Amino acid sequence: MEGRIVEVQDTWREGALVDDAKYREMYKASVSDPEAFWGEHGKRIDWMTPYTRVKNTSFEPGQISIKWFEDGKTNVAYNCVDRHLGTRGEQTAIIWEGDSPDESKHITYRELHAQVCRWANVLRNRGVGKGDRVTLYLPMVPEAAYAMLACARLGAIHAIVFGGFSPDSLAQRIQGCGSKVVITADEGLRGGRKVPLKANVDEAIKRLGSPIVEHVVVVRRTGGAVAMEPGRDVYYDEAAEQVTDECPAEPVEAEHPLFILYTSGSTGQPKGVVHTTGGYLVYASMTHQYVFDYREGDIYWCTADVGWVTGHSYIVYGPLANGATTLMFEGIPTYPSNSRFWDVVDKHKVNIFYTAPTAIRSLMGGGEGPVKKTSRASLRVLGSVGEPINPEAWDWYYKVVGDSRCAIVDTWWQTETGGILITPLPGATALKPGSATRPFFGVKPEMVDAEGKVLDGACEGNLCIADSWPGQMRTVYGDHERFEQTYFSTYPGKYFTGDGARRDTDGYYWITGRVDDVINVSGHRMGTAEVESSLVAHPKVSEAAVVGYPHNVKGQGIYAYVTLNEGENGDDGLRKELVAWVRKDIGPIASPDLIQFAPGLPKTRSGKIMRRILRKIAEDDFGSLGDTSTLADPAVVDDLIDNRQNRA
Ligand code: 6R9
Repeated sequence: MEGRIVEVQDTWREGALVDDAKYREMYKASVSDPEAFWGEHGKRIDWMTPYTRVKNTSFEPGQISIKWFEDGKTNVAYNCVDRHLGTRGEQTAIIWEGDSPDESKHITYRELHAQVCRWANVLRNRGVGKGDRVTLYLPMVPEAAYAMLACARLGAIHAIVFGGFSPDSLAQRIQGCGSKVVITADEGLRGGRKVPLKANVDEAIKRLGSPIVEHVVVVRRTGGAVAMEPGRDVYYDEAAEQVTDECPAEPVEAEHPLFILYTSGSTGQPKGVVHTTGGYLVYASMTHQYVFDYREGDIYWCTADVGWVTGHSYIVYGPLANGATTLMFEGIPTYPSNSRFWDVVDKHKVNIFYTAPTAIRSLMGGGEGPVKKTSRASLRVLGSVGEPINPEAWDWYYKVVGDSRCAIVDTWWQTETGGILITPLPGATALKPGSATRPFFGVKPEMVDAEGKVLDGACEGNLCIADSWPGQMRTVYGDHERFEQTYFSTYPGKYFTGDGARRDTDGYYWITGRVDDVINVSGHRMGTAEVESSLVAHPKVSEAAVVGYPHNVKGQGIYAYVTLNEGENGDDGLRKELVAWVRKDIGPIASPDLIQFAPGLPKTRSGKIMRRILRKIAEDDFGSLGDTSTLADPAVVDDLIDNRQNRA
């Protein structure tokens, strides 16, 4: 199955930006002379002060420093909005499709400009200026894009927190970056259900140790009644009446931070990933154009939430920088029916569609009927992101959704990388189902073994990137040391992705998944340490170890081994209680799927939990546990096997 090749169809190559020969030529140029390559492509955005220096980067231990176009000045909102007004002011910038199929609207670039300026003025009136952090906790409404671009316009730094995170997680992130202003909505609306966003913000603010938040700006989405604290909280529509719709875009240095986005790692609390202005926008817009073979007039739809990096780079910044029409969807794939995605494709004549394998797998469960009763004739390119796409899901996407007519781009990247790093290009790359295929321009993947030895040719190992690319994260907010430690210390001199991969004889990459203690649940990253620390905070729990296991729809599920305090009784009631506890503590995406009560965990004599063994048992693959001779008490393993929760 893995050797299968799906050749580039003539229709994909016709009118495409690059064919295979052009890809090879451009790739070679990009890695042999990055200065010249990016010096040229950096001009795809408008600069208020042109750069003269292109690349100034170091992956050397102790001197990690990443700067691109450093003496240039620009503004991201200017590039995503103002520069299009002369040529496409009346073109739709954003199509918004509401949770209910009866609700949608089109926002032109001219309207977007007015909205962004008004938002910027509302924020400026609340003391927001260059370098200030603003937390966004919003549903998928156009106001999310307006507020992001308004921050960028002022040189302020947005930090979006996904609306599914709990008040505690939100508080942690507000505190982490010291936001004086929080932007939220009265309530969100997903699949007909309301999400109490403003109430969560109130809870979060109560939990902050010191008074950090001075202003809360509230978008009216449902009109539901919410508590408003006088002097602190204001409805956006009321504040907007007080300001004009003109506001100049502040030119900022190329390396001025654009946003902070918290993401889970293998240890500790989530890290604030920092992306900056110039390199990020060049990279996001260039990948958006080439990877999706974006063409003038295309309707482009990425189904991600703006709370994740995919929403940042491929709903807002990349497409808008390219003057595209980007569709923003508030709802879910299964509401009001399993046909929703395809109904929306037909309603808005979508040409490029970008989603996650977990969505594809969940829709596969509903069979071909809900897909086949729609036309989908407008589709040309289908994208996948977030986790490895298994060949069965790939085939279904290709044959059932795309009628064997559309190119598939399986795009591998990370919050840290800012944009897509390994991917096919529709007109250029012969596809292999399950492989993210080849590196994008300027990206130098390197495979290393556990000792850090660089591997040649076809091989399996840990995926590193040997040199910087413009979209790379610059630091962990407030903790450059952690940046270096996390990404550059495992294999000195290289950026370590945390992913394992295989490279085949054609030089194609097959991402096999995380090699660290990060679980990928429905394309969302969860650190095992975060779930463990939540579980052990429960009064009945003495110890917990969390691992991932294969899950049919989610890709990976969360499997928790829990040791209870003396005298506590592990039953289904307590299981439910612990799931609810973690949901409330972190958010629904962290809910354990399976909980096994374990009288003891397998530990080495030095007290280290042997996760390898726990993973095997969770996978229901305990025939090959490997070396267990270093266990302090080998008997615990038998009990774990006897009481395993995931049985075939
Ligand atoms: C963009 C995004 C990053 C992790 C990454 C990897 C996994 C993403 C993938 C993929 C295989 C793909 N991942 N895309 N694995 N094939 N096409 O998802 O960012 O949330 O930071 O997750 O997701 O394991 O390391 P993020």
